[in-house]
Amino acid sequence: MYEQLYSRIQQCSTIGVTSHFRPDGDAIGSTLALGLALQAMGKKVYMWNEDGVPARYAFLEGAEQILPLPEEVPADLEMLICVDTGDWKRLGDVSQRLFAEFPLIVNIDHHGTNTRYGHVQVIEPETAACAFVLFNILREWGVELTRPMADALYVGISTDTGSFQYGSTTPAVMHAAGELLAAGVDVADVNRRVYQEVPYTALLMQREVLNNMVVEADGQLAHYSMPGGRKAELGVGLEDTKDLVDVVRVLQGVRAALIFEDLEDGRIRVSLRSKDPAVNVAAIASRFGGGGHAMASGIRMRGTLEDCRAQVLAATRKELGYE
Ligand SMILES: [Mn+2]
Repeated sequence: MYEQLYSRIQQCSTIGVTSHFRPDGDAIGSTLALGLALQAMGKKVYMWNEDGVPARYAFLEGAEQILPLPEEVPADLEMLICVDTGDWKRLGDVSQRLFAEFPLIVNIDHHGTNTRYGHVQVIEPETAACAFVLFNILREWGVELTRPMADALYVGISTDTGSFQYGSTTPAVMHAAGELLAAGVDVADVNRRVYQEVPYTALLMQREVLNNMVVEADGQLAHYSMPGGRKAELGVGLEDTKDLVDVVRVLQGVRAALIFEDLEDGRIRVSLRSKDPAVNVAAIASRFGGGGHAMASGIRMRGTLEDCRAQVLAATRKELGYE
């Protein structure tokens, strides 16, 4: 599988790498690590993301190369590689339109709900991170890991495993992390930048969640809903609402945690987390057109906050055995 991709890549001299909108550490880390590796292999590389690089990942060396999508597909582009993106639609509106007819799309991912879009797929469902898949790919290709590549892969693996806390943290994942440290990752510095420098507005947002969370089903289900307009009232931005679900997920006894956010465009964003392997939140998300992982998934659905919340909570109570 890795070899086939390698030979396809060797036939191209200009390659684009992109990932999903609202990128997380794995999306940025995977885009950057693969982009830098392809450059080291002598390729001309475009790195793109529809929403750009979140501030907390901007320190990664080379991250400035990740640019907004161009107006048109560059004439010299021969291959587009999508990383950490389970569904073509998650690339964003611009990418979908731009690359609808593009003839060579590669899909490298680790989501169990991957729709197998594109012309070449390397999908390893339910592995720790796309960056972990890429670590294995680059090693098999014989790419020498530079510190910037190692930093990017480390950030991808660390953020997708909740700092090596989730069940996806296998011995192989720990070995990979060890090799990345050996390649030069300054683990204290990277972790401080990624986890210990939270903007004031993000703490305001967390306080809002703690003040308004709802706990039900004998303490097994916790959720918070953000009405339209609330973000503006609080002065919080897009990045401040990331990982909010972790604020309620940690409550003792909780098996499922959800955040509902009115996106103010007629759609509701739902983040779902499970703390119990018997509770599959990807299955719940799939029912509403969403997807993700068994323990972490997401939905974007049309409707009012009240309607969407009622439907998704009903499905979640059912999954928990409360009807
Ligand atoms: Mn990922």
